Amino acid sequence: MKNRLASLIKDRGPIRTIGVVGMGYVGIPSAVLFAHSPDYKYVYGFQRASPTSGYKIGMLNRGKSPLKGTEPDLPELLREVIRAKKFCCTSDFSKIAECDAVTLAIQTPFANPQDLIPDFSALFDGIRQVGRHITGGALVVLESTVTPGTTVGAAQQILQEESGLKAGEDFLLAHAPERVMAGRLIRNIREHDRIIGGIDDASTQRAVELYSPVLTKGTIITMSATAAEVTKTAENTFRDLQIAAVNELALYCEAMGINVYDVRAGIDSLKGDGITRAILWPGAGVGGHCLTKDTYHLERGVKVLAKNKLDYPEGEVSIYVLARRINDFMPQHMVTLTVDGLKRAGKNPARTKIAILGWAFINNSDDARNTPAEMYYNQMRKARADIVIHDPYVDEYPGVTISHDLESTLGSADAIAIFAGHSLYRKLDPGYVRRISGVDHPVIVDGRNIIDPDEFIKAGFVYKGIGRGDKNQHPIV
Ligand code: SAJ
Repeated sequence: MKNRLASLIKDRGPIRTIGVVGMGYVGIPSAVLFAHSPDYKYVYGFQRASPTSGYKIGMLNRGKSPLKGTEPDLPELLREVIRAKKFCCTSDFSKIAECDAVTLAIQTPFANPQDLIPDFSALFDGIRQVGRHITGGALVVLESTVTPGTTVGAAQQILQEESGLKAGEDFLLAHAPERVMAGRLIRNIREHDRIIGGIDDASTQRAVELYSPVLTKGTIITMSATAAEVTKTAENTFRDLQIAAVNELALYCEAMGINVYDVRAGIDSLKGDGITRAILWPGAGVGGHCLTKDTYHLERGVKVLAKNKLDYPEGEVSIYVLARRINDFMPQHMVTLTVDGLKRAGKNPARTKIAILGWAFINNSDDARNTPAEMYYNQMRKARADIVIHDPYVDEYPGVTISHDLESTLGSADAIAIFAGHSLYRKLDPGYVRRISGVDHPVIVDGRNIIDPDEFIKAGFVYKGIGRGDKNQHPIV
């Protein structure tokens, strides 16, 4: 470690004051857990006072979480750290000067996946703010998922330009990607292993010091900054690939007239002796802010930022990009199943009423980013169907109206398309739904395998299910 840096860190002593930039699904639980740790004196949550998200500042400082959906432990912990005066949310970024460590958890969507062009504008704005105010010996950590090569590249450059300081000599820099899922944010931060990749050993060690106090079960795995970026983008890409593999199998099973869930149970049974057949669940599509874009970060990392030329079969598309296309196809398949079902009921989509159940991309959450239901909604509108949307957690979404009233949503519905496996929908009673819809043979399309086909078929529905080739042409009762 450079002497100058060593003495800067020595003068600072152990990390006491932390800044977390970006009060979202990652930043809020992280800040609360840092503040809850007796190791740390104070935590600032930095949030721009923008028209869309400035409201979070007041809410958080009143001890209320702006995140809807169920987040075990978060509300209590937030109230506690506010009461203990160990945390405040502010839009005054000059407070960063007081921080020994600053983490950034800001969205990194893709502007144009085809050309592998990410939209780093929000992230780079955040990094600039940090660069303007950091002081010697401070640690900066990127938690956002980024294109491999960004930490030692653009991020380091911006921080140096804004601060006039040198990375690795005057301040420390690392990548420690978030690995949280809506509905288990606090548990994931405490229990998942934390990947830490510093631009140098000193940065890695200081970041290990930062995260160790908040980990309960999780351990720390260290590597280079770029390896940490690849780990994060690849773990989501692999998950997306696994989902695409079972979605393709589901399409095959429909074509062959068999039940994908029988096949899945069969494949899943080959366990033990170190064998794991990680077969995931087919469904109506892949949404969210992670799996829908991290493949493109990995692709850009190898195709744009990689030092060496990639050796790959000539003309072959990346298996990861193909997986994206298969998963993006599933909402279209829900359209096919719906149109097919309506035809079996002697109808076509035009002027029929379609009820979408579940706008969130994941069960029992309000998170509707890149929801697969949106593509279905647009396609059915093009077919001139009249569409209504129900979701118990999602209040609003650009361009659509979301109802919390299940009865009015199901009223006179010719077809019902299930897009999210919310607990509420798992208890749907076929008799009740049939009565409310008031339609002879309502169509029900199960995109998450949460209803019992036989019960609904017995009640006079036209049933369609992803991967249910054994039921999709059932005799109509
Ligand atoms: N999905 C399926 N079948 C499955 C699993 C999921 O169709 O078997 C669909 C879901 O319905 C959803 C989408 O995929 O629409 C994503 O679901 P998810 O369970 O992957 O949820 P995310 O995207 O919030 O979480 C992922 C996780 N990544 C991995 O497990 C490798 C999480 O650990 C990450 O922290 C998160 O991405 C992230 O923030 O990167």
